[in-house]
Amino acid sequence: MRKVLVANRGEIARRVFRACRHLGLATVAVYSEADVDAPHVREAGEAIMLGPPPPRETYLDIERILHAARRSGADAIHPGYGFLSENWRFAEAVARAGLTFIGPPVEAVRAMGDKTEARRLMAAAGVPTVPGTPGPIADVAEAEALGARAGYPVVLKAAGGGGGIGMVRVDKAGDLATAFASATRRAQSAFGNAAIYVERYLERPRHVEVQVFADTHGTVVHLHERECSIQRRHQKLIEESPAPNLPAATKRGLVDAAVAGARAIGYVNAGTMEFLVDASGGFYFLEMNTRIQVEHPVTEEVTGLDLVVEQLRVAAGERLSWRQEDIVQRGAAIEVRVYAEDPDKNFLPSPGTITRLEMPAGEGLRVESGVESGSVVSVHYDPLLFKLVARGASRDEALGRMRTALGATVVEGVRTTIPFLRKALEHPDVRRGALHTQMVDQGAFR
Ligand code: MV4
Repeated sequence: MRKVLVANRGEIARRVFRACRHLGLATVAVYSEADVDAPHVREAGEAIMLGPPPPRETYLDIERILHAARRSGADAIHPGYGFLSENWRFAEAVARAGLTFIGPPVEAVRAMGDKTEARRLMAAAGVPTVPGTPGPIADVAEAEALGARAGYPVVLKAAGGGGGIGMVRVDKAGDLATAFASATRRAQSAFGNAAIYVERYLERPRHVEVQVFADTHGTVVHLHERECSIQRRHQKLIEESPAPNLPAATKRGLVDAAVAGARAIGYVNAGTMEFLVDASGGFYFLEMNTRIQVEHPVTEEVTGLDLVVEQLRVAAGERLSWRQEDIVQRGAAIEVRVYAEDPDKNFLPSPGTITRLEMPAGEGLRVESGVESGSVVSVHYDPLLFKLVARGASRDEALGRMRTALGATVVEGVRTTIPFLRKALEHPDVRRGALHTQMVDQGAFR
């Protein structure tokens, strides 16, 4: 592996380029007409324009990306997150073109993309799953049978979906018929696949995920957990590691289940097993993300390891450079995502030109940014501007450093989520680490 094309933009493209430079690998950026002046384009050894701004014609266009790889002589492609990162057809097309896909095997991407298949495979591996239907349901009667067996509320989910899109909660049997029709319709329109399945609905769970890593030589390890409960409409806003107040038995169960699950599907490279954790410490597998995630830096900060460098090494066929016993959580780290969205207008995207940008700096603080002063925030892409990651010997120290960092950050020209994040970090339940997934939508931080 000598030259890596990054099929992405923004902060994650820059992050991957940094890891490539660390290993002496040449780099290729791809970009759209909207990203001509983007930092990720300047930082790559070479850059290839794909087309007009819409993602369909650029960062989501498999043929154009493969063409750019051939033209530049890249021998590997890193997909970043979002865009084509979990598209098994892309992973397959990359392999067919004789290139290395810096990610898991095609079959793992495909299997985990089918949410009922993922549930089935994980349950077979002994990983606890939420009580639910074994596969997609054919009719309302199957949903009624599950409701009678598991109890209400239940939730209808799209088999081809994920990330919570198109979920429908149902509180009583009488509401199932209408819900079934609407969930089926939404699944079809959002994912082109009408199949839905049913689970018992857990009230106010925590979202805790486990970072796993595997090589092509059969070694599978975990890098502990991340707490990601502070979300809005299934978009994470704050993540941290370790998960505060997680019972020791739950922690052990989670990481053991994550490693067993990854091993059972022959997983390779970086992956994340997502779980819901209930108030009594019970945990249930939700989904597996077969990509590097936005929040990977909190894991890097507490373990001192470089996950993206390791992705490149593993993709090149090397053995994992860590042993499980060497992977320890030291101190605590927290990440906030700063989006160009207006928290006073229901998080309405706020595109425009960043006229002034002052980033914080300091002990234990890390900045991962996709923008600079003068950057234009386009309506075409995810409005994530940058991430701030604060580390400390304790959670309180990390939180204190993050408060200071947010107070020192200046963004002018677009609205951002910074005022919301500052309020969230002051909230007594956040301060004491009593978190759950409904906090934002219930208005705890208004
Ligand atoms: C659930 C749930 C409660 N019960 N499934 C949303 C994201 C997707 N990965 C699954 N999600 C949920 N699935 C059952 N059976 C509640 C959620 C959920 C959620 C999960 C993780 C983080 C934030 C969330 C916010 C609302 C709902």
